[in-house]
Amino acid sequence: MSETYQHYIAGEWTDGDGSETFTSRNPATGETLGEFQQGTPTDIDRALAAAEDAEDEWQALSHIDRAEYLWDIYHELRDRTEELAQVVTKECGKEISEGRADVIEAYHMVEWAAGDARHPKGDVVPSEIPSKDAYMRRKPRGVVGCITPWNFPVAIPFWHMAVALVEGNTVVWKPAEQTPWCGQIIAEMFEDAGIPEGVFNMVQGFGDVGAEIVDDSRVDTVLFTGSAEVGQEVAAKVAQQPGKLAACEMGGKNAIVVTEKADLDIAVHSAVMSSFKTTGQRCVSSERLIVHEDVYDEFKERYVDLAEQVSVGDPLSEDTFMGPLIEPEHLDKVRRYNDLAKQEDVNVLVDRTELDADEIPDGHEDGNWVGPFVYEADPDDPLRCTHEEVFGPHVALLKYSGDIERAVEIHNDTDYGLSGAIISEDYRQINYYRDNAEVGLSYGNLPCIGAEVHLPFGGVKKSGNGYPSAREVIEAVTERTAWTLNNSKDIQMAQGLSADIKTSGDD
Ligand code: UN1
Repeated sequence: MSETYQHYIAGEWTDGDGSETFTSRNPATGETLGEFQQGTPTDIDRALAAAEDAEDEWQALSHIDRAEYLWDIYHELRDRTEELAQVVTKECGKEISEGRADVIEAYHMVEWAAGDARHPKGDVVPSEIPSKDAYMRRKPRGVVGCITPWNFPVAIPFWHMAVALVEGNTVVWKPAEQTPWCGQIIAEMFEDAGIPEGVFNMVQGFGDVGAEIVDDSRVDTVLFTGSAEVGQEVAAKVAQQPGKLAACEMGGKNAIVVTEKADLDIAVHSAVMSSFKTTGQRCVSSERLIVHEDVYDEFKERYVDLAEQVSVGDPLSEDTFMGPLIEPEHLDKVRRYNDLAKQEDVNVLVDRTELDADEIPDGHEDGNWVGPFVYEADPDDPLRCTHEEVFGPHVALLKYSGDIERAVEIHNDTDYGLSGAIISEDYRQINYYRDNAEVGLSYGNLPCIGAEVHLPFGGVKKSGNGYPSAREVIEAVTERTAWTLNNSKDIQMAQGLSADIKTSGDD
């Protein structure tokens, strides 16, 4: 890439209003991947005007005709999976099987949204009055503003946009500033598909651009996936704007419960996957492992052994398990939390914060490298390291005694509630966990990562206020209207309400 890449507004590529540009870098090498125009609030203003202008024409199409554009993108994503997997891996540092899975998750989402165009919409609702027909109908909300993160730079934009578009909304999207190249390619796909002018708009940039989407009254729904800090601000700002909706999905301090009835092969495998895949940078990654005292020593030995050995390195190599962290600032954050854990006096079991020089492949010296950091802590101690989300391979082993109720109490002792898992062969323990774990996504005898796109994806507590993804995104991007038609010449009311008009002359 050599030119400066632009925004896509009103069906055209444009430099926009700003004079600044920003650089996308490969987090494994520090190498420059491309230069991008940095958007401004004025660019968002233009994109929103275009999105508003395009609404009527787009809404006049059927769901099925709108989905045709998405089917084109589906085929392009499938045909270019390998190429795009490399782009994802180069730009966000996930190892190549994860880069590929990101693209596959994207086309699964597009397939779901486009296929859903042919499914029934709304409900027929019985009325108390036999001569009335009642329906719940859905209408597009209008303009949807999408703010997406870097860790799933292809999949999550489609979580937000695929359903929003098929349902008849127009879109203004700000990709994460760490992964603008993925943003560029997605915008090119919409252009290739010939999406009508103004229906899809992309503005590259930073938080000021996202803030404009959140503040502007022309946006009817904000879909946000990202940090809890920003998500709460988004939700709070949107709450002050009557009629506007925000669906936010934020992080977690997710946990896996390993009971005394666990199969330890499954436990260790699930825990390693959940804590170290994506170098701990999934919203659903697990930073807490809550392990029963009867199996604690064996679990600890096996888990620590693997944490010492998991391969960190070139994410383009099929032999790598963990790539780099996304950016130097994030590396600083993870290092600070590892230091904090030490200050909080936990018992450190694995400390690969600084990797040995021979672990870092040639030509990758400028990458944002970190390895696993594993420690044991007392679940009753109110430590910051066991309660705050780090978003890295920073993992606490928390030993518990007693029953499943105690394990779930520790599990729920967090402000977050996104994902979690139980490892047990005992169905009573599994069912107790299923019913009492305070999370949006939960798993039995599996890692707590890897949800499929047709599941609702979202959290409770500080982890989110909505489901900006997949099937559930329909709630955020459509309005439900209740439509009741009277087929009789008489007016009859529900709830036994009298329909008689009484006048002063009546006896
Ligand atoms: C995220 O963690 O930010 O469930 C998204 C999963 C993926 C999506 C993760 N399908 O792990």
